[in-house]
This record gives sequence, C-alpha cells and structure tokens, in this order.
Amino acid sequence: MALLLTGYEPFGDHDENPSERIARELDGEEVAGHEIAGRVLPVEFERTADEMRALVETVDPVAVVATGLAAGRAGISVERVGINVDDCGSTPDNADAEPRNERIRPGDEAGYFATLPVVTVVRRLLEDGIPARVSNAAGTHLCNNVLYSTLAYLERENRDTSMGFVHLPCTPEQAARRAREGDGTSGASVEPSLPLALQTEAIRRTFEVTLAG
Ligand code: PCA
Repeated sequence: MALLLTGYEPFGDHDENPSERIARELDGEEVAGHEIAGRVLPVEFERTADEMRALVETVDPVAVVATGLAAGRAGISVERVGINVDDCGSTPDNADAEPRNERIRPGDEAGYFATLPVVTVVRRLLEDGIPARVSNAAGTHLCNNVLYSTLAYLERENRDTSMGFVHLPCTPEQAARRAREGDGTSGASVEPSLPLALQTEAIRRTFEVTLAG
C-alpha cells in the first residue's frame, strides 16, 4: 500500500520550495512497510486539484500528506481545516491567475477537517523535539485549495484515505538568502527557519503516526 506525499514548486518571490525538495527526497522511501510516492504539484489554481485527483487515482494511497511553504511561520504547522475560498492575496499563482474571494466549490461545505490525526502528529513531533503546532488556518492560496479540494473529493468518492496538509518554514539557507537580498543588514528581521533534514524527518513521522492510526 502506497503513501502519497506532495510538495509544491517555487512560487511568488521564492526561488525554492522546501516542500518540493522533501517530496523528491522521500520518493521511493518506505515508512512502516509502505512506499512513499513523492510528487510535485504546480502552483496553479486551474490545475492543482485535478493533478492531485489524478495522483490519488493512480497511486491509490492509504494516506496523503500534502505540503507547502509558509515563509514567516516558525516550525512545522499541521493544518486542521481547509476552507472553501480561493484568494491569492498579493501573490498571483504561477500562471498569473489572481482569484479574489471565490468559492473553490460553489454550494459545497464551508470547510472540511483534515482526516490525519492532526493533534497526535503534533504531539509526537513536539515529543521528538521538533518545533510544531496545530494551525487553524491554511490561508486561501493553493495550499488551502489542495487541502479543501482533496478532502471534498475523498469524501465524495467515499475513499477511506487519511489526508492532511503540513506547512513548512523556510530552510536556514533560504532565510539567509532572503535577508541578504532584503534589509537584513539594515536591521530588518530574518524569517524563521528549520534545516531541511529536520523538516524531512517531521514528514516521515507524520506518516508514521498516521499509519499507527
Ligand atoms: N505555499 C503556498 C502555495 C504553494 C506553497 O508552497 C500556500 O501556502 O498556499
């Protein structure tokens, strides 16, 4: 039985996305006897949900962990809920789409709860010394979009697949680069970060806890 892990390509003013690197690194690795299929999704409102649906149909996973970058957040955030809103804020997607206050699925539920054991995952990460928290808002960009759309799809199809979304912070190298390019040497703050290896370990453990049910 397979596990599906998705990351996102770089977007906005980010020249890399830790979620993409982790999805590539964990592709083919086993967790508790289950092989991870690590895939990278486009940051495009028109395409992402369909690509995720196609992945679920081909990989047929027991659990789906989608991940993306939330620059500025300290630590790992495990999202509790996806909401029925697309709004790109000040960051158009990679095809220059700029949805504002739109419904992802008009007429459908306001929100869907992640079906991963969100609180248990965060407890385990904290016990293991990995800074983490439950987040009650995945934003209104593609990360929320894929969480909401996939949960809605799994429910409609009556699929017994645990699904959730994990937001990742910048890597230290990325935070340093952004501070160098910005006003870091003039006294501005630097974005919080975690080493990629620790972020990768957090995703492994998210699957482990999910499989332990
Ligand atoms: N983060 C964005 C979209 C892609 C990504 O990695 C988000 O938080 O919605």
